[in-house]
Amino acid sequence: MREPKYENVGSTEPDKAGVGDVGPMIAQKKVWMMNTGRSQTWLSAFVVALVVTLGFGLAGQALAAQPTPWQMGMQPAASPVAEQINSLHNLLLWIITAITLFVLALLIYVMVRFNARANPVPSKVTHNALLEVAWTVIPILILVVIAIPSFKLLYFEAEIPPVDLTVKVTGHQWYWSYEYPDNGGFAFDSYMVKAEDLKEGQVKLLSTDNPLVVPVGKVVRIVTTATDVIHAFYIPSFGVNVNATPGRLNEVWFKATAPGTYFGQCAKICGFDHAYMPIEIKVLSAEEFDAWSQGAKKQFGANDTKSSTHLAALTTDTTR
Ligand SMILES: [Cu+2]
Repeated sequence: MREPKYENVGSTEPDKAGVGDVGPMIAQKKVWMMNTGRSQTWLSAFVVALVVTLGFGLAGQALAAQPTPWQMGMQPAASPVAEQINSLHNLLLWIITAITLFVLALLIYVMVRFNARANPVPSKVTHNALLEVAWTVIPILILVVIAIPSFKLLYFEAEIPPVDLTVKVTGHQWYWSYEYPDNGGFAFDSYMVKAEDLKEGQVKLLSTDNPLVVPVGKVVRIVTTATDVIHAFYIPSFGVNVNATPGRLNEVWFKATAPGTYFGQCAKICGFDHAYMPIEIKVLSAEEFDAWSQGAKKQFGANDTKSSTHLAALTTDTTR
């Protein structure tokens, strides 16, 4: 990143003529014009820095679906919900940047124009109807602009489309277990691979011995619960973050848009090894997923690692 050039800016001229100067008005006016010029140069330097930073942020989005060193932006979206989350985030970023720059400009203007030296006799005005209406109505309009996509996104997340596959996710201290109730009924545990056991291509602190596997382009319903304390199932690139609470079931959905490996982590401080219960999700094509399911049924079918929390069967009791 190139440093903005400030060499011509740090003139001591205003200071020399500044504090304690009781010269004629014209001289003072000149000083303030010079100070304003310096503010503008700083402002443009700030804008350049901001644009460069945002540029890095956008470049960061083109990387893998896992945290990367010096990542600035969000992880690339790999589900419709995550796409909408990212676009809402980007909209908010523009709005907050504009508001921040506007407030900064107002502050600089007030400091330069209305300080005691530039404005020795302050105005006694306390009301300005037009201004007061404007600074009430404009923020309301901004909030309405934010609220519309925000509510749309909330409903989009909350309403689960017709489901192709259900995975029950159970949080434990400190690992996850996954169960496929409508696709063979098998279940397995998923532990982090320790640093000393990492194989080629595995990611430290994120890879697991048994990743969660789902098909691409299918609506996957995630049902979460936990056996001990509250955990949270968090996969940034799918826009999924849902609590896994003992004795309760929470639902969330995603539809992976591209095959690949995606990583998440427990997002609820859940005890000693909270940081070591990562989530690894492999998204496969439909055929690869079917082949994997067949193997998994054999591998995990007779395995007694099913989670201890089971969905209660619905019964109709007519005697009550
Ligand atoms: Cu946890």
